[in-house]
Amino acid sequence: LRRETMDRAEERLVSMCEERARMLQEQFGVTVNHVHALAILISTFHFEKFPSAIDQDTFAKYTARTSFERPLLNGVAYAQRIFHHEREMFENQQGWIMKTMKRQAAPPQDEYAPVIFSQDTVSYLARIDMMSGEEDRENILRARATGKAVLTNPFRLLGSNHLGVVLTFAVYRPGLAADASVEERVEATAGYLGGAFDVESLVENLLSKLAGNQDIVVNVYDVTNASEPMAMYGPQSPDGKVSLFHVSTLDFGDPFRAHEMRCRYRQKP
Ligand code: WA2
Repeated sequence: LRRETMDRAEERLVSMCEERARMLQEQFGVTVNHVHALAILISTFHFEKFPSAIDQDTFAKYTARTSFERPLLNGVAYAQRIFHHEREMFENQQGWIMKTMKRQAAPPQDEYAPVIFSQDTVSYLARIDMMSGEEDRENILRARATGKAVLTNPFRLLGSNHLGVVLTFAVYRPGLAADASVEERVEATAGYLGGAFDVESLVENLLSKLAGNQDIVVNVYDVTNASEPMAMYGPQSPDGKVSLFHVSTLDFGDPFRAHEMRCRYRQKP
């Protein structure tokens, strides 16, 4: 009888964990796809039209109206690629000076990525050189070299200080071939579109709606470096050994990274 109860408890844990993992992965996927479409919208209406059909107001309006398509993002923003020799003219045209993530005047660099358009929910990103943040900078470099969706390590986000990850797509100038080399991609890069997955609050919200939520503890880890998992969501794991747990793999669409969900019972079943 004891054996049977354990089997049933394990079966239930596996099914609850898989349900949560598939749901989270699905919501990540639709969000990434929609940000991809927004990157194409910028290249079509900002770079293929003269004058541009997008300004801060139209960007804010459109991204607010379509936010239901990006359920796990706290907002999106567009950062323009600016070389050092263009900086003075850019700042004069904009009528403002770019700043760093730490809110200081941006020191001289070879190039910058100041945010020129932002959804109202992340208006604190406006004017910030996203290359001044280590995680954002790595994302920008990898996004433009690959042309694919890229994710950062989990880290504390600006604004909320919640644990999350940033998603970035490069926006290319028109005419880039589908099979372009890394050099051609970097050369054709015009800017970067992305946003932050506020994992701490938006995943909590997602899981809280599921039946049986009080019974299990869910953790999400970035396990890109298998020997050093990075916590992305959930309470700190207990020190003692847990006899019954389940690991569900997650695919968030960045082949460079690996993620997994680990589930256990809150109390012994
Ligand atoms: N978005 C929101 N919160 C953040 C953040 C970010 N990056 N970085 C730190 N906290 C404009 O890659 C381009 C968004 C970065 C895109």
